[in-house]
Amino acid sequence: MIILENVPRIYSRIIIIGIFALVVLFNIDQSYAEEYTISIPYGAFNPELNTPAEVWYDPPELIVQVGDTVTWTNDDREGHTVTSGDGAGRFDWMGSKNLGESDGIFDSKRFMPEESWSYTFEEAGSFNYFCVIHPWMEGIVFVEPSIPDYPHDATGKPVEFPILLITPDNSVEINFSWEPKIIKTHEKVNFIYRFYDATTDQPLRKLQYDIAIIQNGIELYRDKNAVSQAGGDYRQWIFEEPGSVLIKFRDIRSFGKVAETNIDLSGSSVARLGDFSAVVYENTEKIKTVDEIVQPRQTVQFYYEIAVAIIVVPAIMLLIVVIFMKNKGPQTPINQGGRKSSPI
Ligand SMILES: [Cu+2]
Repeated sequence: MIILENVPRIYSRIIIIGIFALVVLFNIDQSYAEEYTISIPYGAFNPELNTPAEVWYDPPELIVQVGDTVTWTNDDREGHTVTSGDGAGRFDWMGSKNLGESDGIFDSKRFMPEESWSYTFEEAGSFNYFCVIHPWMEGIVFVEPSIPDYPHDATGKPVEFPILLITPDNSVEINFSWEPKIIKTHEKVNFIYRFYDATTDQPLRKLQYDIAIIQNGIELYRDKNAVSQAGGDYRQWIFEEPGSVLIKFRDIRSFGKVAETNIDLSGSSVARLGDFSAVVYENTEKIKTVDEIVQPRQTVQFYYEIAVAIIVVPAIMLLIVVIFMKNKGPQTPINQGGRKSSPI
């Protein structure tokens, strides 16, 4: 009985330790740069675009974070390049002399079948690339700024919620936080704040103040003469663009006649202010590709199927009919021999 009782306990301990190890590993893994592979599939070389390759670079569009490394493997039968810049496009290279234009950010030079080439993206942005040998081959890598998993201000410095700030005149303490902790575009964020007496730490029940939300130098929102209830308030906002955000409090002043506090808020409110900063990140799930990369196979297969339907199938049928007629044609009268004309 003791053994039977002990066995599950040991197992449960192992499971708990295992889960703990997995959680730790997973968290460590998240903070490290990731590696991605893009294949140059067999058929990418074919200038007729009549190819078994579904795309020239597979996948043709990839989202990574700053610091991630992408490796291109040449699974084709000819040499290729991975060269940053704009390719000639699906059809532009035919007829015209447009062979694409390199922008000099990265260039693999030619690498042969079974070889590969890697590049680490150190800056955020979208990077078009193409093959200088086969300029119809195009791909794009979207590089996002790496997103910390802790709340931080616009300089990237970690912050602890609530962020405490005392106004320059040492009268009011503002406690500030936001939810969710990482702000992303197209996602609602709550900016939550409370006001305290900086000397006694007592909540200031009712205050009047101005609040503004500024992003990338543009004022998105302003509420003049806002009034806090029960010591605090909140503002909800959905950002459309990524970038640094500044939340400004100005002219914090007493509201009404009754002051429920020891501090004197009747004087000039110019120095009763506070600024908080945060960062809005691009929402990966909402990224839409503006330039859809043309995928060869759909187009090629479309024409191929039409060709099969219109030309090949009737041609084969005609051939069968001709052969059948040639073989059967002369024998028919002999075989029938007039016998079939009279019913039994
Ligand atoms: Cu190529």
